[in-house]
Amino acid sequence: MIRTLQKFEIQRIEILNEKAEVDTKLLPKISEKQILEMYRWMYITREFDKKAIALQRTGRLGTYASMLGQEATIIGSAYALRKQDWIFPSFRYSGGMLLRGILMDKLYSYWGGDERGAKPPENVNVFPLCITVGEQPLHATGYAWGLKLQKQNAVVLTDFGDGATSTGDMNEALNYAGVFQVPVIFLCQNNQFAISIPVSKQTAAKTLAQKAIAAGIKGVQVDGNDIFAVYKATQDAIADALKGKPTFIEALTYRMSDHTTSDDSKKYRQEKEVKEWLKKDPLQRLRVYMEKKKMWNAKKEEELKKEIESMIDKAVKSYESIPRAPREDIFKYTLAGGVT
Ligand SMILES: Cc1ncc(C[n+]2csc(CCOP(=O)(O)OP(=O)(O)O)c2C)c(N)n1
Repeated sequence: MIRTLQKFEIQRIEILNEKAEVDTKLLPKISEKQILEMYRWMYITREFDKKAIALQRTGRLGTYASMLGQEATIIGSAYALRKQDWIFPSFRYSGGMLLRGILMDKLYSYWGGDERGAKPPENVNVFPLCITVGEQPLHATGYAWGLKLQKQNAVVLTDFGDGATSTGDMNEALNYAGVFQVPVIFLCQNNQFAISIPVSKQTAAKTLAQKAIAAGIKGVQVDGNDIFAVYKATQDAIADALKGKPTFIEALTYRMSDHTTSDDSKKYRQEKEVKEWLKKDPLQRLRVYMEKKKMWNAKKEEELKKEIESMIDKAVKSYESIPRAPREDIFKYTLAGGVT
């Protein structure tokens, strides 16, 4: 006798499509003010990014990982969190860190090679970003377990890339979260590449969301260039996490830039593919939606541009005025042996 013991399915959420049309049945309750804030934060993320690359190219910043094209995934998820919630970010989540209260000059300072830039201000629930691929989901899960034991009304969100889903650490975190039912949200930013390795070489599975199934937790895929879908999935995941049910969200997006400033993506992917994804741009999509709703126009866009440019200029000035950490710190604090 053969019996089916279990069947599973993975759902995909899409709310705001490429033509800026909305599925009103799925649209969560979001006020006009919130939509404008979401757009503003996506804009800040994009401009922060642009400046970081310009600084790196002129020798004023270290190696930097761009978020271009992934702003809806980053901001949609960070925006959904409540003040008491926590983030354990990857190296491709700078925009979410800023939204949650990390200071821009400090973040540039971190990317400029100064570890002190990773220290969050008081009462900002953001851990330092993790360069080690797939490691932060373990930290996040452990921390979430602690929150559960302390009966705190808070959840933890951790993001990571598609490549990280192949690591043991990430799978151990998923497994642990399932067994101990901890309030954690796994946000996989599936930007379709781990440096030059495409997802097709990472897994034979049709989705990454289904990685959740073996851990006994919910997995869902969302259009990662659709801020409303990411926001909704994160909100749903928060509600579930508070009941002790973790979620794995796969936000399917595309890395429009190189892996980092030390990569050249032209060597391993086609210009045609990049152009196709340009049509799915997350900022453009929300902007057209806001224009259709008469919430936005060219004048407001110009005002925002000026405001953010000035915000970034100030942050860069401040970053460059922070005295650099002494070089010996690398030997004092980074290598085995620790503080002398
Ligand atoms: C444990 C570990 N191995 C290798 C690296 C080098 N490395 C940095 S980013 C990266 C690829 C990560 O791909 P993915 O998880 O898809 O995230 P993405 O960079 O696309 O956001 C690798 C292999 C690292 N930082 N940590």
